[in-house]
Amino acid sequence: MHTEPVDLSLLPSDFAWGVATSAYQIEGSPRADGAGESIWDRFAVQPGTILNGDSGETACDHYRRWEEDVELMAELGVGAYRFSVAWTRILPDGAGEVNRAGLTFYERLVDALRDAGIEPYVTLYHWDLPQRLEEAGGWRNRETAGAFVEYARVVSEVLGDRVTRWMTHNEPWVTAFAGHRDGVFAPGRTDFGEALAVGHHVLLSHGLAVPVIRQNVPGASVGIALDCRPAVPATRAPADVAAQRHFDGFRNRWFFDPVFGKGYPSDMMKAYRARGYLPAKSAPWLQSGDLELIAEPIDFVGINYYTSIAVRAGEEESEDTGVPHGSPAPEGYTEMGWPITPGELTRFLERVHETYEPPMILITENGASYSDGPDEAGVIADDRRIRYLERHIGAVAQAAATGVPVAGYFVWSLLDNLEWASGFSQRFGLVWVDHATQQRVPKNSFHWYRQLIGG
Ligand code: IFM
Repeated sequence: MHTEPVDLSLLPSDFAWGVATSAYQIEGSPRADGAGESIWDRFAVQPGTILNGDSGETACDHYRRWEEDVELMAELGVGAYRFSVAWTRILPDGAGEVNRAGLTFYERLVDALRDAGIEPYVTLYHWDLPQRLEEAGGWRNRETAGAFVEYARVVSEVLGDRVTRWMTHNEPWVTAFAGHRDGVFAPGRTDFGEALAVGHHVLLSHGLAVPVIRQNVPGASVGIALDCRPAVPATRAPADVAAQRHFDGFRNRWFFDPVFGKGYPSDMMKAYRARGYLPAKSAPWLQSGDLELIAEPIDFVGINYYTSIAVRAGEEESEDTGVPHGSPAPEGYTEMGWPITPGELTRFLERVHETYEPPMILITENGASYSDGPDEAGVIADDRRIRYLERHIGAVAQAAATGVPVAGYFVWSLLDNLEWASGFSQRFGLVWVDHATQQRVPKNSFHWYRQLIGG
């Protein structure tokens, strides 16, 4: 296969190369060793929520096969591994009694990673809220922010002597909107106004947890992983340009702005009032002092990037307008149906750098879903994934060349895992997983990435 060399000399010499996963998507055994039920455990057993009736009940069985997975990462040669902790393993009811066995699982994992020379990057929340907290109002309830801080305290107290890199949340937009507006992710609710309250409480919990983690972790580097969806107008027509601006506010600025001390964008507050998502004069969930708390300075921002969007009037709150775009053209689509637009990643990184000036940026997720499996010889020729990664790593290097402080890149994902509502039908891994036998087979992209980062 022909590949274009990526000019890695544009990246800092201590650039972190990694892979990323999340608890519900890989661990399985969700109730083992005293763990409590999460909203995804509950959601997954409701008919029609996950394609083919799949669930995280077994996932990649990582809870039992983690040693093999650490060995795979060592073979891959990554210096960094981003994973999430399942809140329900630590505090089965979300608050109150701590489950020691849950902590032990992550202590062993972290120790094994460090022994293999792999730096752990811990995400505290990747969407698996304890069901008991959901029953008390979930993220719609401001008190959940307090429960999150307590959870962050417990985990950082125990892992703080071994883990310095922390992320509070993964993709707050998804927690808020996929879970509470679109109803396609747990807890499956469908109210825009609620989604705004949820997003706010998530951000509040982030701001409150950052100093707690810092207190427990000597030399801590704390951030948040924000998803982004850069947008271009479908045409130059003023209505499409206005729609693009609205989409950008809805999808990007609504979260980036408050995290970086700019408060909620006033054009969006106005638009949401006009659309009836907020009362005429207030935001009921916003209390005095909240914005200052949310803007607690962070050490880095994580950016999760997969694709961008072309927006036309009337579709300014849609996730999928289906309008082809990209500069100069889309470089095809992944099997998620997402246009491949690496140039938008460079532009977005430059914009984040210029607008928000974070001290450091990590690409905490980037990757592509393709279903290529083993051929007769057992080889998995996932050339399209290699091409996707190569183009996006190149885009990151381009941003570095213009002075953007990018410090790391994590492929999503190490393993073919449970892609939420799409179940096992979408495969993002560098390692192919046979979900019947749990056999792991490194794909050609695994070997390519090892070579790239091994120098
Ligand atoms: O699998 C997800 C991950 O959990 C969060 N970011 C996007 C990925 C691909 O959809």
